[in-house]
Amino acid sequence: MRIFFVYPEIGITVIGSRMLHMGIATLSAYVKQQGHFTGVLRVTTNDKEELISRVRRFKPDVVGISSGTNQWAFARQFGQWIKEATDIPIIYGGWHPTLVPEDAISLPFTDYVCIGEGELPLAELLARMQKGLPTDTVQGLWVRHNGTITRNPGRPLIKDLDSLPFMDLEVFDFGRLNYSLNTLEGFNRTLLIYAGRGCPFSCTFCCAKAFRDIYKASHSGPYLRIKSPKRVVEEIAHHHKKYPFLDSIAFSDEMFVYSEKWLAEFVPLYKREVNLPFFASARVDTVNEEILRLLKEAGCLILYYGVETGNEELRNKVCKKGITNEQIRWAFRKTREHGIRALASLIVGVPYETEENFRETVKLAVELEADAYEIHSFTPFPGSEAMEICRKEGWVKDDVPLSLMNGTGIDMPWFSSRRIVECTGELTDAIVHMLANKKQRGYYDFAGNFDSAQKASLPEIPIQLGTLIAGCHERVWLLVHPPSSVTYGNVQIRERSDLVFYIGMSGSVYSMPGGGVEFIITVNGAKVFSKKLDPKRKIKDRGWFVHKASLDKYAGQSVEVSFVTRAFGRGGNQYCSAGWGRPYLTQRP
Ligand code: B12
Ligand code: SF4
Repeated sequence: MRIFFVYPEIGITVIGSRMLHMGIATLSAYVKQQGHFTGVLRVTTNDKEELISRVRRFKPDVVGISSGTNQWAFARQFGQWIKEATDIPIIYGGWHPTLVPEDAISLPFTDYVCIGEGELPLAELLARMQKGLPTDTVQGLWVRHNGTITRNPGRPLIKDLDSLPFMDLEVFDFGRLNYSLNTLEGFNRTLLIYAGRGCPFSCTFCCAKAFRDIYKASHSGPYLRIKSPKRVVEEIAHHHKKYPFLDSIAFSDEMFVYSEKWLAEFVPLYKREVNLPFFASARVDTVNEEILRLLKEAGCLILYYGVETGNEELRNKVCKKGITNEQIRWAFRKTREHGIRALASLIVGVPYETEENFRETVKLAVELEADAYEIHSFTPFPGSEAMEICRKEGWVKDDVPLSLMNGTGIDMPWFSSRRIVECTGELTDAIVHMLANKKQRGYYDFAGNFDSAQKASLPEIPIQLGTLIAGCHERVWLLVHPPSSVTYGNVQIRERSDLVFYIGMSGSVYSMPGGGVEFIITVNGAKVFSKKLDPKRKIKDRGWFVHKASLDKYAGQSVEVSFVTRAFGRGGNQYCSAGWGRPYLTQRP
């Protein structure tokens, strides 16, 4: 049988752009092992004709559409277009159909909805289709057949994840594409991978508990399952051998840093067989000195911690995160002492939060001086306990599932949706200013004076100043849409000075029309640096690149430094996001 996987990634600019879809990579490997054929289409524009022609070209027996809540409006539309044009059976799966299967099965063109892990139900469905057997009894699927809906019972979770085949990267044409995780600047070819599935905690803003509850009736045993260290290393080594250009790994599990025993076994194997720098997320209460030592030894560059909010009571009573401010401070201090960068993920506007509470988040965020930040306006996800609270309190706006990428979905009487979004901006500003003013390792930094920088750009596409979720030096960035320029005045240049900065373009431009971007730096109007990036056509131009420009000529002077971007090539490139990662001055000994 031939299955064509389709997944929307529309309007996602930073997080999630150009990433491997691990769910589909796993499903594809599994059903291929059973003798089926697979194809995949990552849809980045809402283009009906293109979608239908790509589906037709593959000649599938089934189309499998995967979607989270934020992309559900597109996923729904795709199903309708495909069914109207081709009448091919459609199966929905993934995060949103799992959490709210009614949304998918109620669509008249839906044939199947997969609830939860898809390997076993999908393989059984394809086998039954192939043999011409009835398909309405497959465990783990809801089925619409001749106008009747059958809601089959759930299927137990896969207990032994080692039994799964390695992810299928070929189906994504992984060799041609190239994935870059913004958190790992300087590393442009990152492999997204997971060592385990599930999380034993029950934070109310997260869907982990809802996923766990789905399996209550069908599954005995833990929801968190981790592959053996040997198996994880074998899989990465396998992909690395096939794609030697890989330069980093992103462990994308909910709970990668969980067991010290597991890590102690994993680290030597990983170092011996893979030895690539990596990124992982952790909880501040699942790390200890030994775990941090092991992670550093293995090559961990950055740990991503959920700090969520500055008020302890909200964090623990409402969000049920179960961590204190003291634990957070300890983990951030220790992580950095061990030479690993610490990222703080923050949320503005959690249920019952007041603006006074929000000030505590700003205070804690600034105090932590994290190496990077991720800042979210609170959005309740279907299935999460926070959604129940918000619904009960009458705070949910009707269009939540469709508006997830456009800010918050709730209005609290004392903290409106608009204010939450504004405060999210304020938090970003506070962090940007804190970081910009921070002097590190003897570097001196002219970007501290952002407020007085003269900004000039196309009036309708303003320059944005923000935090880049990236490593140590370039945490403040200027996001510009070419053509544009930003000028800093009164920059004091010492002797033996270099200007160090990053340049790069958002992954979302790779598939957009237009040419490349030229990055230029002038000092008092004279060019000291220029570089053209054309990531759409040149794979080597994808990613973030560090550069240095000597300013010896200007030693002892107070100068004007301008960062300029210009589009070049066919069609220009007005739509891309071109970024200057935090420019700073260094002094040679
Ligand atoms: C890794 C991860 C990411 C990664 C990569 C995801 C990827 N494309 O592979 C990154 C960092 C990019 C990411 C981004 C985001 N994420 Co995320 N992420 C996760 C995480 C931790 C693990 C997902 C994963 O890969 N699991 C392993 C794979 C093998 O499992 P899977 O994807 O679920 O696929 C299985 C089944 O779902 C099913 N299946 C999937 N598709 C299909 C299709 C068919 C046809 C069938 C039959 C079955 C099927 O079978 C698969 C194999 O068993 C989950 C937590 C979780 N519990 O799922 C959050 C999670 C999925 N993310 C979440 C969110 C909110 C986001 C963002 C919106 C965050 C943001 N604000 O930007 C973005 C959206 C990105 C997008 N593409 O739309 C939410 C989703 C909630 C929801 N209702 O949609 C989750 C659940 C976390 C949470 N807060 O609760 N995420
Ligand atoms: S936020 Fe993290 S720790 Fe909390 S339930 Fe979700 S995945 Fe688990």
